[in-house]
Amino acid sequence: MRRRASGCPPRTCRTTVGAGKKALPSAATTPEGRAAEIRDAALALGFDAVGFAPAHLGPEVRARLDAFLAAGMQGEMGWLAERVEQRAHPQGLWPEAVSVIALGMNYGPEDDPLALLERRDRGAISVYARNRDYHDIVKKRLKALARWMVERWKGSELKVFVDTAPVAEKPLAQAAGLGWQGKHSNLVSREHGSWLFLGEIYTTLDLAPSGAEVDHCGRCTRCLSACPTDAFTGPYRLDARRCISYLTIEHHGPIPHEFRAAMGNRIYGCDDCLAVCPWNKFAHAAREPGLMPREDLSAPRLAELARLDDAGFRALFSGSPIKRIGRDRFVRNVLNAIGNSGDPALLDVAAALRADPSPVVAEAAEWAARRMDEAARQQGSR
Ligand code: B12
Ligand code: SF4
Ligand code: SF4
Repeated sequence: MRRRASGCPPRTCRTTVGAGKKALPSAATTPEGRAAEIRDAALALGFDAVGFAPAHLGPEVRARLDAFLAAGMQGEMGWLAERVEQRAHPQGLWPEAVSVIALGMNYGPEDDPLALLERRDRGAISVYARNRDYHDIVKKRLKALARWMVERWKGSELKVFVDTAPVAEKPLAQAAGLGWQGKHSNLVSREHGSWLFLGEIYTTLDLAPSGAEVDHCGRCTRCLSACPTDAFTGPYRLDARRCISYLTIEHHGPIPHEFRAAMGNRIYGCDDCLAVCPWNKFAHAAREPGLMPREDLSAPRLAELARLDDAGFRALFSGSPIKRIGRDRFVRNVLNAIGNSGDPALLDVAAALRADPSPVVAEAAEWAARRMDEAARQQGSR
């Protein structure tokens, strides 16, 4: 599928919120009035959740981040250990920030994403990556909201973020009332379950806080026991090095042997801990077209994905977040799934990649072919 020229659904596609209206009333001058106006504008632009918090986080966020880093749980994501002061404190990043606007965009799936895990000749791409890159979609909306805000409150300043900046997005979203950090460590919303992308605007405007959300996990531990690779060292604590999302997206070399079998057919990201959360019963499918699944990425055949060369990979994943990991890492993941498939028809596909110029692909092909050979021999001797 080609990228659409614009990600905005027609209903919300405006560069400036309120454009087309004859005369806007003058801008609100109280923290409550400003927050109310911004909420309306954000919802009109296609955001599904909006909240406000002071540009401040408690010392526990820094302490937890330090503990995570001290244990080395960031693995190869060395950038998490840089600019810690900025990540843990909004004013560490931008001293002039007075308020934070936390925004969420729903990317809920239509069906149970875990059903695909049974189809071993297919690759499971996590829900968030089955269509366009959410960074592009959310950033575009954040910028539209930002343009409208600086026009409306002249002299105010702001900065917009989604994912990649040193910003503690989940604690900020909780502080702004969008949800709470569940035991799987992601933000859970009473209205959208586990399926919200997050973005933020730091602003010099004083905005009335929405009030923080409290933890509604109670005694539930479903997400912790659902993890195929035992990545949780306890409630709220994730060892990223063991997480399939990290192993398939962030990790560069061969996948450590101890995780290969448990990864099954997951070839990009993982949804298990998110999908089992009981709060998803209140969730609904994404309304943003760019976040609805592409048909060809909903249950792609492993055999076809393994045959992708660089050009084929780039063409298939143009505009997709998957493009970022490149053909070699992606085919490595596909070969891991082929090794787990037990499908004899895929043996030749794996064997053909043993001589691939990329060492990471060749190693994964060797492993997959050997594993399938062994499985075939075991079946034959029964
Ligand atoms: C690094 C990163 C990853 C890493 C590490 C994940 C992690 N949990 O830290 C990896 C690659 C594994 C990853 C995976 C995923 N990610 Co990610 N990731 C990030 C990123 C860039 C930074 C997160 C971070 O700071 N981690 C460092 C640790 C220390 O922070 P933390 O998880 O908040 O950990 C806190 C808790 O453990 C807490 N804690 C410890 N004890 C206690 C006790 C209590 C009571 C509480 C409340 C908290 C608590 O303290 C820590 C510090 O606050 C954010 C974007 C951002 N800038 O925030 C996206 C982000 C968190 N990812 C996101 C997504 C969607 C995913 C995946 C679902 C993608 C997928 N399907 O594969 C998975 C989910 C895996 C999981 N269970 O977390 C979304 C989550 C949206 C949401 N609703 O929360 C974010 C916010 C991006 C976005 N803008 O939407 N991700
Ligand atoms: S995303 Fe998957 S591998 Fe990572 S913690 Fe959740 S269930 Fe475990
Ligand atoms: S599955 Fe249960 S413990 Fe995990 S985040 Fe959801 S409610 Fe909390």
